Amino acid sequence: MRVFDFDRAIVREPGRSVVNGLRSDLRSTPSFDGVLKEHRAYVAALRAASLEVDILPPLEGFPDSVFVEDPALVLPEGAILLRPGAPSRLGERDDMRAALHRHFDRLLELNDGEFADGGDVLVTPQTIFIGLSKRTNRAGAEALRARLADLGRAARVAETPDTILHFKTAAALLDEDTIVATKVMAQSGIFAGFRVLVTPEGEEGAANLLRLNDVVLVGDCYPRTIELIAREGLDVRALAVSEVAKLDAGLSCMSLRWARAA
Ligand code: CIR
Repeated sequence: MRVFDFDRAIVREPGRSVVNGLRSDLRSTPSFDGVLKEHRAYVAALRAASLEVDILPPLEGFPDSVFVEDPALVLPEGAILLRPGAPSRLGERDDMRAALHRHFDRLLELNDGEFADGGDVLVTPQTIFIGLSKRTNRAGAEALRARLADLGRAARVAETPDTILHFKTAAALLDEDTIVATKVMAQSGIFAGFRVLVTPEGEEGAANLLRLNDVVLVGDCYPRTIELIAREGLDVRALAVSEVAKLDAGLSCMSLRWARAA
């Protein structure tokens, strides 16, 4: 099984409060209808890629709760309930804990003071990168590394460029040997040993792409990246992301994905 082979996913419908989600540019406010439309197309794309999708109901009290990737990390071996680093998102854990219990026998957790967002976690075949960021502190990264060791997975802690929100804002796994990354991330040397495809200038946002089985989801506003990936012989599906991008989000953020243990 490859690390990007998945048959299950958890997503959460956006609530109307999503328009109040956290964002770096307060001038860009998404519309609820726009986010909902992008989310529905995303769920359809997950299903088209053969994933069975558990759709959780909206949590109006948590505007960013549609971005389910951040409060948890899921693997065939078990799930880890994280502690999102944004105070307004910490409470997303409670409902997520219940959802994870429905799907996983093994559920580990982080403790008080240990903050980590799933957006900072990049799973690759040999190691799992944990990016230190504004949301993931050293204590959280080290605790997560320890929990992953309990699940039999090797992990390493890395730096996230301070201009971006999450590690995976700027990097994604395309295949077992290849990472797609922004120039800054590629030049950091962190991906030594991988083949790195750099996102074309002006298309840095495309680095938050999502490989699912034999399909690659890419934002539809990144034509040169789409061409780059298509040249790799992969099946690229372009999805609208302009509304969620106003909330500093992209394609990986809207789902938790895993494969049932064989
Ligand atoms: C936040 O700032 O937490 C949300 N507005 C965006 C979260 C994006 N999540 C991700 O990249 N994993």
